[in-house]
Amino acid sequence: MQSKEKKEKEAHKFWNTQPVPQNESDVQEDGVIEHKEVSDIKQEPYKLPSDFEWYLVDINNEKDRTDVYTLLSQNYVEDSDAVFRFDYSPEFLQWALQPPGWKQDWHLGVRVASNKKIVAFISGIPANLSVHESKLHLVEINFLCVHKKLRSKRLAPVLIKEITRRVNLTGIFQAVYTAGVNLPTPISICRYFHRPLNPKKLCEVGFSQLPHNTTMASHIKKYKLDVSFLNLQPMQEGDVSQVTALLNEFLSQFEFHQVFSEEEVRHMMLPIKDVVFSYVAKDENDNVTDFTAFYSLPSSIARNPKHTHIHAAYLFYYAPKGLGKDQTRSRHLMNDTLILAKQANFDVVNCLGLSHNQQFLDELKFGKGDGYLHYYLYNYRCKTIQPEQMGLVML
Ligand code: MYA
Repeated sequence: MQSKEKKEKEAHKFWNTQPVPQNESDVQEDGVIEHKEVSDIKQEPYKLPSDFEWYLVDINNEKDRTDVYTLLSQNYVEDSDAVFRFDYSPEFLQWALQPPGWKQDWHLGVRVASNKKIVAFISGIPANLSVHESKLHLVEINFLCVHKKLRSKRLAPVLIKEITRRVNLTGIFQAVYTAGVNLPTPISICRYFHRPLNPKKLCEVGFSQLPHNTTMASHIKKYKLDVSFLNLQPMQEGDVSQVTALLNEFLSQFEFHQVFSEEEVRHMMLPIKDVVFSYVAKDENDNVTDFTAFYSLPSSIARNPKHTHIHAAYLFYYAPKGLGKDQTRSRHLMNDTLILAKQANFDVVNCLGLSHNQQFLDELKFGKGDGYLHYYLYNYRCKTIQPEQMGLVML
């Protein structure tokens, strides 16, 4: 074995043991890695270190919701300087964790046995994906978090094994997940892009920098949005069926995409105050022609005298009239999405460089971010997906 490969193998003591491709050359064609039956799966939970216990979070219970919120708001994903940290709201978590088919068994916490404090969490929700030509019913894993004081004690592998066991017991053997970190082995790597709406504040908090030889006044002017093109209106219950059809048709152009039922669109796309924002354009016959949505994901800011949060809107799903073949229409839809996000008081719109997003990123003045999001599948080999073929957006 090459010494670099050997080092990498040793470097992933846990991921080495899991049904994931260990490197890109491991993926010649798509398919299941390990075939298992429910009867192969052990009935007893994995053991936690003594002093800790498993706890199924009741996300509809206010105390549990606040406890998970507190864990994540203090310990979840941060930038490398530990200045900005994701601050998903309690209402967001309640929405995100309960799409059709959700299970409390997959809202898995770890508590300190003595004082019942939640110190770690991982979650799964069901989803349907289309991957190249195959359909996969799987879980999306998200919100893995271990309290800062318990890091590097190999608790994360126990959480991952236990959620895997619980999911496997329901007959599901694949999962999709995303992470900032590079693990064995990404199926796709997508860059983050940021579109300032409140450029002055973004400079004040150190999220962006005023370019050399530029005044703040001209910087602000650069990002002004004035003309809107489509008469976008908040999506309503009566739009669910048409949005489902339009969105699924748009997504079916990509090699890797989520497939939505009407119930899922109803849950995931209808507006919820301060959580998810979605809009439709309609023609003269009241038919939906375009759809766009973003969700609210603020980041807290450490040590800033003036601001506590960046209010970020994350571009979620959209589907333009003409399914993106008319690039001008896509740009108009996204221009209007930016205007709506600005009206809703967001400081920035973030998105990934996936699906058709390249059609509007430059023209609408999105800047390249430093971060990349890695997409992974568990127990399924999948040939590399180029970002412009990626049609899955996670929360
Ligand atoms: S991504 C968001 C992850 N959360 C954060 O980044 C929040 C801040 N960080 C933390 O809370 C901790 O640092 C975490 C690790 C919890 C991330 N995904 O316990 P350890 C591996 C997968 O000593 P800690 C999201 O939520 C690492 O390579 N593995 O480490 C999706 C090492 O393994 P190996 C990760 O720092 C999650 C091992 O953990 C990640 O105390 C998808 C070290 O463990 C990561 N983001 O805790 C999970 N980070 O030695 C997989 C580190 O082999 C789901 N590690 O390199 C798989 C599918 C399961 C279901 C299957 C059903 C069929």
